[in-house]
Amino acid sequence: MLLKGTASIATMSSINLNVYLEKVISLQTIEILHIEVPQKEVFQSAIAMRKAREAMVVRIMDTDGHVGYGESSARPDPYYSSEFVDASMTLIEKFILPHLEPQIQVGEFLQWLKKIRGWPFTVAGFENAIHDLLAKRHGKYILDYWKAPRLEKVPVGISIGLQKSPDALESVIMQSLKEGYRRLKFKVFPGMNENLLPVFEKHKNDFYISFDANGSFHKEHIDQLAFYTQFDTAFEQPFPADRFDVLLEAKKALPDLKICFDEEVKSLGDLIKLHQLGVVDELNLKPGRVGGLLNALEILDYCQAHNIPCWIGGMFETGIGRSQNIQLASLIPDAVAHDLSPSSRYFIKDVLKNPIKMDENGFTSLQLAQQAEVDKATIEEFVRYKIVKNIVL
Ligand code: OSB
Ligand code: MG
Repeated sequence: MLLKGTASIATMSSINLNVYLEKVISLQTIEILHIEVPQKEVFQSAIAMRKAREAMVVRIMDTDGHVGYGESSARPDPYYSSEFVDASMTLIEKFILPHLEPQIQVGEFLQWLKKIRGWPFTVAGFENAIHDLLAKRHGKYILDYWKAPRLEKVPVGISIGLQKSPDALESVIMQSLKEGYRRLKFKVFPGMNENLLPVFEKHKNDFYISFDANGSFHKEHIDQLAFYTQFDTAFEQPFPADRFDVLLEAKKALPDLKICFDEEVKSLGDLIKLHQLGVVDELNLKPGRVGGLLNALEILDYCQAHNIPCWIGGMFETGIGRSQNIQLASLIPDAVAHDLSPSSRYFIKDVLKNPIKMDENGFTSLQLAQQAEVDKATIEEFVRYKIVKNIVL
């Protein structure tokens, strides 16, 4: 079935989804869960402080009892993007649930979802549940249609929050190296404790080091970015996502500054524009940020065709989102690492029966991610409220 308006999906060179999109699902029950998963410790970035992971989880059951889960990685507040968990719940309740028929044709339904303007994390959460349900029913996940060979072990990097002192920074570095992470990405912002910078410098050649400012640098901070060019790795999202002028000014002042995009790329069109303007050094691809897995596949296809280094980012997902992101990361043969640290890093307890682990060399197993199974009792413990819709024939 050719998706109108998204013909590129049907013509992607690396995957053929024609058979997949023809499938039909007989819906029984849809549940939208607002969960809150307690964290081991607080995480501080330029965005906000986080003590627990709140998330929306979509659970879809078909008439044969197969269950699919999808997680939306929107935050509980509108500080990363305009979406937030309670609003995601409302969007689904008001605009997706009423549209559901007892039988949905996958391609048609996913095409219809694209009618919704914005709300990429919310829509992605719903889309993920559909893909998961189809995987449970047919034993074949959407990504299993990928034509090229896939990685069996996916390299993992850690995203490290702002540290209060050089000692605290040293100790988190030592701990992360001991655990085997293949990349250490540090959250930074302009004017942060200057005593931390020599610590980064000291470890310059010890491991793959990168930085993420979540858009906190502005015009007046460009000179502070000079420090980071010595590391020779791409700097993630230095400037507010829409300040292309500041980006160009910085590129001119600091020709060695390499940029990894995060929030600047919300769609394939955003990426093509930046690529054609010649400013893309690397892409952090978060399927939720670009509105779901199908869009993420299109973007990955484009990156691979144009030799744009790309890796999979995270939003501190629980095991549900993480296992799906690991599977996506397995399609990328040459990334140094992905932001897919195991949930044991953040959470006291995860929602999976077999929480995903990382080995001592910093790899996580595709097979374990493919076998991920949600522990129903555990997820129930974390539910704050839910919206349930039974589809009656
Ligand atoms: O900028 O990549 C980011 C988490 C929430 C919002 C934005 C970002 C992040 C991360 C988390 O860096 C990485 C992870 O999930 O391990
Ligand atoms: Mg980022």
